[in-house]
Amino acid sequence: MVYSDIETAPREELRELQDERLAETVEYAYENVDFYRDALDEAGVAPEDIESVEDVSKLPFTTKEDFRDEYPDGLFAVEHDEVCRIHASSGTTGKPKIVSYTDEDLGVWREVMARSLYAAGVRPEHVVQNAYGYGLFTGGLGFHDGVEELGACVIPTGGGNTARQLDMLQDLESDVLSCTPSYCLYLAEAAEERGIDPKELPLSTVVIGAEPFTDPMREEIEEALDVTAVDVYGLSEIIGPGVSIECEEVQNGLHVWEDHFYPEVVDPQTGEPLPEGEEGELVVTSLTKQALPVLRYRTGDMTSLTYDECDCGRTVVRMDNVTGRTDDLIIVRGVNVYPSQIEEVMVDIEHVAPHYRIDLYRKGNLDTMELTVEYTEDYEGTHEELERDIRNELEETLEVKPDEIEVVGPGVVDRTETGKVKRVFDHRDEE
Ligand code: DLL
Repeated sequence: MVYSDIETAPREELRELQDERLAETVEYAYENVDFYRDALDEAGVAPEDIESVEDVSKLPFTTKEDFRDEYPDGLFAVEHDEVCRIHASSGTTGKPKIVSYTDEDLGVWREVMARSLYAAGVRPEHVVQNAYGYGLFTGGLGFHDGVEELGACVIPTGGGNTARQLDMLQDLESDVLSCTPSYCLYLAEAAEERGIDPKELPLSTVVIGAEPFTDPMREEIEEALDVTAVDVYGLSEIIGPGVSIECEEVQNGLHVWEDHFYPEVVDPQTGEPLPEGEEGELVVTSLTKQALPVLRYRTGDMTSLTYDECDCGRTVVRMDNVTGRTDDLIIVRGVNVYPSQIEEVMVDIEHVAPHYRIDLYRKGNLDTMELTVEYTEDYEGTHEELERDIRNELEETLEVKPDEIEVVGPGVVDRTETGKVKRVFDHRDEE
């Protein structure tokens, strides 16, 4: 069962629609955004050269730096009076990326979010408690509009205020919770602290996204709350949440709403397109956006694509879960490490809670890595024993070992009640 027929359309039909929409988008961007006109002229590409998606790699990339350079509205393709919503996404440094929507763009967003929620198993009779932050962040309002479009009931709790969140979950019998995976775990923990068995909460599904998480982390969530945890992906520059989502029945890759977003995977170093199945950086081109058309946006997110039809019947391309970004690679003493590699090992160790932080320092000329890890409530052994277990497990999988491992009690590692969790703290450039 799908929300919209296009989700199961024959691939040739999808392809024809994409060819047409890509050509229109390129021409539209060229005509209406100086930045794109200059970039295409410089690359020696005319809009007429783009006749089908086969031609997409002729187009230059757009990067997050371009958004910063064009702050606030240099990438807008419409006059201000046609813009009816603004959101923004803040990075770790510099100006936020400002994104805009016309009335029709908001319609597309509602549609892709309604499709996404439907694929996650949400139905009009359900109550969805939306604990993504409301405001400039696209999570809150993106989910909110999608739930309404689908005809279900939304409770706009937003992020934080955990005690009220738990009351609402119980008293209003919410079926579905939408929030970041880190907040989801935090909530389960907070429930237990208040003497509520998280498994007894009325939830059947959580729709988690906005930050990477590993499979063991998902299992932890599913088990703690006795729910199905569905991964939803998106980014402000493209629209917000609702670019892709897993289906609850198969949960094997995220269905990309290809009639609106054209995905490619490229080698993060060379920018060369990679074949189906190979992991690289996700690049997305919008196919229907009016206020902010985006050509070949380098998302920085690592994934791979598969075009096989899913067992759920959807024919749209699937992307793998994003467990890392090209820029969260940590280089310690010259060795590449992704935080997700560390997380995957640790979460499988008994009595280790999925809360950790990595601190990087430079001592003399040498990089050092310190890992702080929490044990679970039921752990009765010593710190040393657990430290040794963690060290042994990490030694088997990682080329570079943490110089120090500190094991701490439950609740010691900082949690985030709103927004996205930060796990890596690089102090190497500090004096
Ligand atoms: O995080 C939109 C969103 C809201 C998605 C709610 C899902 C749920 P931004 O703040 O612009 O937008 O951040 C986008 O977050 O490039 C990824 O690095 C990361 N991200 C988003 N979803 C996932 C996910 C929203 N499911 C950036 N898995 C993206 C891993 C994700 N990373």
